[in-house]
Amino acid sequence: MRTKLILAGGFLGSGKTTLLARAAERLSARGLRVGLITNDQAANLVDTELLRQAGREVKEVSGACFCCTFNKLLYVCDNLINSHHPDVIIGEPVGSCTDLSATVLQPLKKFCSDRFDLAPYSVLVDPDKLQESLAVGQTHDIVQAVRYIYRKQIQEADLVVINKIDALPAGRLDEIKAAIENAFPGTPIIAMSALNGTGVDEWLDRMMSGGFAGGRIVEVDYEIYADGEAALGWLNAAVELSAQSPADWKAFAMEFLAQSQAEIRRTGGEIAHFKILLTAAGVKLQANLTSNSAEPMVQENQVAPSSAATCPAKPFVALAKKGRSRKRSLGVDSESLPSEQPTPKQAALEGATKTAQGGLKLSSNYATLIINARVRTGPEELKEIVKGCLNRAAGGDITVNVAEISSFRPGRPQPIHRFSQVVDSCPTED
Ligand SMILES: Nc1nc2c(ncn2[C@@H]2O[C@H](COP(=O)(O)OP(=O)(O)OP(=O)(O)O)[C@@H](O)[C@H]2O)c(=O)[nH]1
Ligand SMILES: [Mg+2]
Repeated sequence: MRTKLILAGGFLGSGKTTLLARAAERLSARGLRVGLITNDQAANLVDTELLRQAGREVKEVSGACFCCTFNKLLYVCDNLINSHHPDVIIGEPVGSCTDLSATVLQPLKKFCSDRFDLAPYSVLVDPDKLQESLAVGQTHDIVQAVRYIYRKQIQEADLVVINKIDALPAGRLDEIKAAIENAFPGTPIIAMSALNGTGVDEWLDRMMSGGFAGGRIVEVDYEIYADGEAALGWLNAAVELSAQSPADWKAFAMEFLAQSQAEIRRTGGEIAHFKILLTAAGVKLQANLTSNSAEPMVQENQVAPSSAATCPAKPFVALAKKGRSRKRSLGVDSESLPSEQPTPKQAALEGATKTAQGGLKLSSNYATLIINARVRTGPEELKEIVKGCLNRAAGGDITVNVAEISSFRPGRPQPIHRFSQVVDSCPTED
């Protein structure tokens, strides 16, 4: 039997992971088994941890985008199929990646049509970023290169998904649809709010009922594409936090985000997506910044009990195995640790309580924090900003241990395959 494979692309912060979570919930309610695949240039992903904490079956393709790790994508799909037998797999490519139709969808059709029933390629659009991405030739080259990626993503979509409609003022949706129809004539469009679920079932119906996948291949100038990706400083970090007495971790997280946003603005950088996931006392706090000026979007939820056993414990094992090399601690499961002392992760997962106001209480002596920042600035500058802001937010009361941190510029995309023609008519590989 073939597995339904849905790829949902779109720029950084457009809402892909939110959609994966919502879609998995809706598909499960329909009695279908779901597997999810996240993708990033490096490990320690907020997205993976978030979806796992929500109790989902998630595999990660890290190190490069799906096009450059095509075989790894297949391996991970097979892994999911063998271990979890999903009816549907939904994958989220890296938000700065484009040319997926030529480099991923066509090869999937050509080589794997016996295994996968590929859904039309959906590209999510954040209404706030659309206008900016359509503005050509008004700023310097680097900014134009980033916008180029944005436009190519929309151009190659089988289906454009206008997301975040819950945040749109009346009448704005029609303007946005008109702008997309004008710039990308003939592309089917739907609108949704992945956050509150409006339109998600309609999108799923379209994904499940078929329709041609990878119907468009666009010309992509890889020089501009590479410049656009390299314009972004990329930072993934895993941090352990501890305090002598129970700390207010939400206040810490909000202070860290506010300081980081102000510092990025002050130094002339531009936030594409700055996301954090803090876990303390069995509660997770997710907070996202998608621009230099927006208020953070903050969500607090209880951690699904099963996720404690299934999440990788990478960032936390390093602290529990004091004295050993941090590198060596990578990939070790928390189950393999001595059981008499709680690890910081276990301590962070214990004892969620409701406050009198009905909110979730985020205070304990330990917390763990994952940071994923994609910012138009240099990677070293980004690292200094993040480290400095962590220490300032911690003040004298909280001890910050940066267990893992990597910051870099994404390398030039080098797809394994690239098809110049749509498969099903006349397959040819460059
Ligand atoms: N108002 C509103 N916010 C949304 C919606 N969907 C996502 N968001 C918010 O947008 C931010 C980014 O969402 P993500 O789902 O992480 O976006 P993404 O496309 O996966 O981002 P990357 O993985 O960095 O590419 C978060 O703060 C979400 O809560 C929506 O439908 N409405
Ligand atoms: Mg995501």
